[in-house]
Amino acid sequence: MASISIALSKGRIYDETAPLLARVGIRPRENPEHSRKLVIGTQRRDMRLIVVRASDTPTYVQHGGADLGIAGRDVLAEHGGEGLYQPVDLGIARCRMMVAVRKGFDYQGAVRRGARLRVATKYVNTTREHFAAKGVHVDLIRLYGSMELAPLTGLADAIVDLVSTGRTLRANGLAAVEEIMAVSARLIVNQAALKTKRAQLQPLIEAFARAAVR
Ligand code: PRT
Ligand code: MG
Repeated sequence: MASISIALSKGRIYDETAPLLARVGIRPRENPEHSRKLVIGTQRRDMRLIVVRASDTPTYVQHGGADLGIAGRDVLAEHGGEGLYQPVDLGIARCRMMVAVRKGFDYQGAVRRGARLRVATKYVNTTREHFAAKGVHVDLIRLYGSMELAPLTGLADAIVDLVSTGRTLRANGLAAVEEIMAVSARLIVNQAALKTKRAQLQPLIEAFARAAVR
């Protein structure tokens, strides 16, 4: 039997995927949160987990470094989805991708006046498309994290980041002003693997669909 690998990231994605793996009948031999191993076997001899950075998951699956993966819609939108099927919305790790500004900054007014906005984000592709579709001119500033700092230090007028409870924005004197998309994690599949390993992958995809959170 061919070997099957599933790429996923530690933290939020693994935390919320663990119960799904249990429902699908996959038992990892070690907890990736506590292990330093990046390849983790399961009780199924033909199946292993590959532990990657969240934003690298689509890249691993696209190029066949893993057959399956679990990635947020935010990460998939930014990657572009080339070479991937996205057959199942798992309904986990939910949040919203939002535009946020300093409290008191007149975002709607700036947009109406046709002002050029400086927007800091790690989601540069998604952000560029969002503002292009609205016809708003933006200068993009690419950051790798702690986007909340950008408006506070004068680096940017606005940020595009994920919001779940809203506590991080509030703690930093920011407010969400526009939703870009609702986010949840998806099961992704390498398109070539689905053809060559269909007998193994199809039942697994169906099991994940049954295990998904509604
Ligand atoms: O750390 P690394 O650079 O490897 O990757 P990462 O930070 O993107 O990974 P991780 O594990 O933090 O997030 C993985 C995925 O979880 C994301 O790609 C999303 O699909 C999903 N997810 C769901 C979230 C959130 N909710 C979320 N709230 N990812 C991040 N956040 C952050 C957000 O960026 C902000 O800093 O939480 C903060 C806001 O939370 P609230 O509750 O204060 O609003
Ligand atoms: Mg993180």
